[in-house]
Amino acid sequence: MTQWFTESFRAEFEKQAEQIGRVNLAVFGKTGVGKSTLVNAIFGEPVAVTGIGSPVTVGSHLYLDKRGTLGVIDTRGLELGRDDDVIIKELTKAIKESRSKPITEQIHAAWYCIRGMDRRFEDFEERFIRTLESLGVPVLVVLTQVPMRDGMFHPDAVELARQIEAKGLPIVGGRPFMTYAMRDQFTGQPPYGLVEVLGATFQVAPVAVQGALAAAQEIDVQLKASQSHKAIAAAVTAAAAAAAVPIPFSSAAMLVPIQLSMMARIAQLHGLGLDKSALLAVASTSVATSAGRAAASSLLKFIPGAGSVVGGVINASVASSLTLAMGQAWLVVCQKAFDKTLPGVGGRIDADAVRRLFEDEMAKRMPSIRHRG
Ligand SMILES: Nc1nc2c(ncn2[C@@H]2O[C@H](COP(=O)(O)OP(=O)(O)OP(=O)(O)O)[C@@H](O)[C@H]2O)c(=O)[nH]1
Ligand SMILES: [Mg+2]
Repeated sequence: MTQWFTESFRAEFEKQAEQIGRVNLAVFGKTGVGKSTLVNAIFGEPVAVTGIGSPVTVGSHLYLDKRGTLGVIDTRGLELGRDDDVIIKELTKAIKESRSKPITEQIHAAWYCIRGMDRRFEDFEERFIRTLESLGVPVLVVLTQVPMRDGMFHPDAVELARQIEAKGLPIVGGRPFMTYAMRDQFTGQPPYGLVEVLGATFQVAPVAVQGALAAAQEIDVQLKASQSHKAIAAAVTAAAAAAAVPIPFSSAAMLVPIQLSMMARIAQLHGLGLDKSALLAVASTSVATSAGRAAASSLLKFIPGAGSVVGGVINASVASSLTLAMGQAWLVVCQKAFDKTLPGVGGRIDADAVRRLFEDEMAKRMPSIRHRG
């Protein structure tokens, strides 16, 4: 039973991974301004250290660093202000070539980073930004390492931001984003401004890769939640439609892939890998303890109290309310897995506690479902 479940889950998980795709961000700025620090603060440390996502070359100086749902394009070994012609040439070529490729191979936004205390914005930077925009890439200007005190940005950075804004550049939001990406151990300066950069990037990203962006980032759980709610809503609609098909028994079986793909999607939005997600899904739905039941029947069978409605035709309203409750309960499990507050000891998952958590969350949303106890 567990094996059947895990295999079905794996299949849906892979389909969803394909579907969620990858968001690609180009990150520009002089060396040392804090590009990597910014990217890591928003998306977490690169998996590249594990040897998995080593960068691939896009142009002879353009690199694409793939990290699952995120691609970061940068200009290694080139310097803005010195090698602009080369960068623009390679970038233009790469962008033009990518237009005939699937959306997940395109560049969806660019972050142009300037150290907030640099005090000047140069002509070549303006030219570079305008070129990017003319190639169809939305550009965010990010001022990095901007000191802040008593709720006020450093005046020099404010002045720089004002200068840039006055140029009327075609940039997202019309003016620079003020940020500090990583706490300074000496001054105690905490990070800020990252959620704003992420939110603006999300707004300009094509809808097709917004899920990937929500999944890749690690600083905004609300963004993950709102994307999860979309997945739940879609599954609820699909479940109601499936249940409306008047073929006895089939409706329950038709719900399985719908619910599994919903669960896979939500898990991916929370950055959970296949193994972890499958483990949690097994624990949550208690399939492991329900051996002997017909594999082709519904997941609903494994949900406390729902067994009574399964075995025949499930009406559309039962199918949708169960799918909704299930999605919401699973979202809670994934959120806890994401912020590492799932019950368990020493990183090991306590399967019974996960099952109780899932059942409690289900029960909250479907008071008619009785507890197995
Ligand atoms: N405390 C603190 N340090 C930062 C911040 N941003 C950058 N730094 C430091 O500045 C240095 C350069 O940052 P990087 O992120 O490596 O800069 P980069 O733009 O990626 O540089 P290159 O890859 O060489 O182009 C590092 O020592 C960082 O720790 C920040 O927001 N806070
Ligand atoms: Mg770097």
